[in-house]
Amino acid sequence: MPSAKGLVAEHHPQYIETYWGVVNTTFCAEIVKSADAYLFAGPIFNDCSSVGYSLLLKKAKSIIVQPDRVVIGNGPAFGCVLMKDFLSALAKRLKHNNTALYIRYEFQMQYGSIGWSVGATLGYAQAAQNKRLISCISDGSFRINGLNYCNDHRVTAQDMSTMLRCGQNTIIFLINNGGYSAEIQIHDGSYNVRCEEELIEAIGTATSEKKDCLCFVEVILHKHNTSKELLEFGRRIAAANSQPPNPH
Ligand SMILES: Cc1ncc(C[n+]2csc(CCOP(=O)(O)OP(=O)(O)O)c2C)c(N)n1
Ligand SMILES: [Mg+2]
Repeated sequence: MPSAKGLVAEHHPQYIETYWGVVNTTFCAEIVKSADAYLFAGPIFNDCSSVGYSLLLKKAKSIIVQPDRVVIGNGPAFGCVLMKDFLSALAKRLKHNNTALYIRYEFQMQYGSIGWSVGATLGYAQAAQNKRLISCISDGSFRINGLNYCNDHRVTAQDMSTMLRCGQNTIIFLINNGGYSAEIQIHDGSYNVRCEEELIEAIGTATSEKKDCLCFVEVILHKHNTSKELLEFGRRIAAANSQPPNPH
C-alpha cells in the first residue's frame, strides 16, 4: 500500500505495483483481490489510504499485524503479540531470496500532511551525510510547509537556508503544476477574487449569508499592480542596496 512504497525494490521481477485499490492498474488490483490471504503490517485504513473506503478486500482473508496485536480475518485477535516478534517469526519460515533494496524512498501517506517533505528533506539529509537525497515537492506543499497557508515562502525559505548553512547537497525538484491539483480533483470551487466586481460580491457574501463565519478571501493581484510610491521606494532602495559596501 502507499505508505510502504519504496520498501521493496520496484525493479524486482516479482514486484507488481504499490497496491492502492481502484487507483491501481486492474492487473495489480486483480492479483491482490484474488490472493488467498493478505498480510498487512501496520496498516491504517483511512480515507486516503483506502481511496475513500473503496478497497475491495475481504476482511476474512486478511491478517492485520499492528504494533502490539495481530487480528486474523474477522477474528480472533491476539493481543500482546509485538509486530517485530511476529515478523521475525514469520521471516524464519520464509525462503530467503536476494531481494535487495537499492534505493530508499520515503513519504508519509497516513496523515497526508503536505509540506512534510520539506522539513523531512532537511532532516534526512542531515542524518545521511554520506548519501545524496533527491526530493520531489509540488508547489502547494512547498508553499504550505509549516502550515503557512499564504503566498509567502518564509518558513520554507528558512528550511532552505538551513540546508544551505549545513552544506547539504540535496537535489530538490519543485514540481510546479500551478497549485493544488489534488484538491482540485477532490473539491474544486472558486475561492479567489480576481477583479473588483468579484471582490464586491465576496464582501457582500461575507457580510450577509456568511456573517457569522470566518471568511478567507484571496485577492489575486498582478505582481506589478502597485502604487507609484512603492515603485519610487523600490527604485531608491535598489539603488542604495546595489552600492558597494561603505568602507567606514
Ligand atoms: C498540512 C496540510 N494542509 C492541507 C492539506 C490538504 N491538501 C491535500 S492535497 C493539497 C494540495 C497539494 O498541492 P501540491 O503540493 O501542489 O500537489 P499537487 O496536488 O499539485 O500535485 C492540499 C492543500 C493537507 N493534506 N495537509
Ligand atoms: Mg501542485
